[in-house]
Amino acid sequence: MKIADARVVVSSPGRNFVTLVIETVDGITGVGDATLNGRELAVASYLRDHVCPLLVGHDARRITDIWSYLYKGAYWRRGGVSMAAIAAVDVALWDIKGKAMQTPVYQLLGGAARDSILAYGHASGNSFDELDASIQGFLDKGYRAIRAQAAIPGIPHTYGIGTTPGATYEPANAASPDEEVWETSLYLEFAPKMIAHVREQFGSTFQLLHDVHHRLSPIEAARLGHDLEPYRLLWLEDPTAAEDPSAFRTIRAHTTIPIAVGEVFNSIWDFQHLITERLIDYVRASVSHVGGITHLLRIFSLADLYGIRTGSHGPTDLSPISLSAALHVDLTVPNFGIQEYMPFLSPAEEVFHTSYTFANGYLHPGDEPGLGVLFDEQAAAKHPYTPRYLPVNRRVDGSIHDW
Ligand code: KDG
Ligand code: MG
Repeated sequence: MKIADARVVVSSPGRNFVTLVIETVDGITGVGDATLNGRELAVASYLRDHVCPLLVGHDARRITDIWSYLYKGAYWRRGGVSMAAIAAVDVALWDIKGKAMQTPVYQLLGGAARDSILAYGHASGNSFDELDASIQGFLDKGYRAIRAQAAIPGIPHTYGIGTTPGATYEPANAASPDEEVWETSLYLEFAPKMIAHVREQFGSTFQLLHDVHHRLSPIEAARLGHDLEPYRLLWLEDPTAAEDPSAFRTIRAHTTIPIAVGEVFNSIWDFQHLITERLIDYVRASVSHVGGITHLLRIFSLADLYGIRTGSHGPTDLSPISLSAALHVDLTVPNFGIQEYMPFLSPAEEVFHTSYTFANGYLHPGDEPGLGVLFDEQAAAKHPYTPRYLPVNRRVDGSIHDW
C-alpha cells in the first residue's frame, strides 16, 4: 500500500486550517491536521517543501517507521512546526489504516475502554451575570464539566471571553496581533471571587475548570492554587509559563489543587519530568502538536504509570480532524480524564464532515472506518487563507507579558 501523493490544503472556513491529504496507490485517502495557530504557512511549507516529496513510495502501513523517519531523519528535534507536520502525516496514516481495514481507528488502538468521553465546554462572561447565563446555557445543553473565565474589571479584553454570551471564543481574528493589557494583581484578586461566585450560584453540580493561560510566576500560581482549593476545581490549567518544569515544584509545595499542563508542548520529552516527578495531574497534549496519535499514546502511557490522567487540548484552532483523532484515543486509553470541546465556527462544517457526536455531556467518535472525517477540498477552496494572529499581552507599563 504505497503512498502515491501527499498534498497540503490551507483554507479559512471561519478560521485558518492546514490540512494534509495523503493518497495511496490503491486509492485510499487519509487526512491529517497541521494547523499551528498564527503560524499556519510555516507548517504548510515544512510539509510541502520537505515532507510530502519524501513520503511518496513509502508503505503507508508502516506508521511507526514513517514517524521515526521524519522525526529522527530531520536531525533537528521537536519544535512546534516540525511536530505539527509529523502529526499530520501520522494522523493521516492512521486514517488510511482504518479505512483499509474498514474499521474505526479506536478499534485499531485496542477498542473502546469506555462507552463515551466526558467533555468540558467553555463558559465566559463580561460580568458575573453574563458568566451565569453562559454556564446555564452549557448546563441546558447537558454539559457536566465547564471551564469558567470572566472579564477582569479594569482590564480590557481578558483571555477566554466570547464576544456574546455562549459564542465561541476566537482570539486569532486580526491580521496583525491585537495588543491586550495584563495586570497580575487585579487577576489574583478577581479569580478566587469569580470561582467562589460560580460555586455559590450553581453548587457542585458540575465539574469546574479554569485556565490561567501561563500568566503567573510560580509563587503567584501557588497562592492562586491555595486560594481556589475550597472550590474543588477539576483542574487549574497552565498556571505558569510551561517551559520551566521546576516552577511546578513550587506550586506543588503549596497547594493540592490539580494542575493541567501541556497544550504548547511538542513531545514526551517536554512532559517527562512533570510526569515522573508527579508535578501535574492532567496531560493537556494536543494530538496535532505532539506528533500525532502514535506519540500521544506514548505520552499517555507514561502518564498512566504515574497516576496522571489525560485532558486533550481541543479548541477550535485545531481542525475537526484533530478533535476526531483525539476522540479515538480518548475512547481507548485507561487513564482518560476529560476532553476539551468547542463547537466549530461556521462554515467549518461545510468543509469537514464529521462522524463524532455530542450528547448529555459526552462525546463519541462514531463508527465510520478511519477517523470518520470527510474533507471536502472543493468547499475548502472557497475559503482562502487569510492572515490572522493571536494577541500579545502588555503589562500596564507597556512591557510584554505571556499571553
Ligand atoms: O491557539 C491558542 C489556543 O489553542 C489556546 O489559547 C486555547 O488555552 C487554550 C485552551 O485551553 O483551549
Ligand atoms: Mg488552555
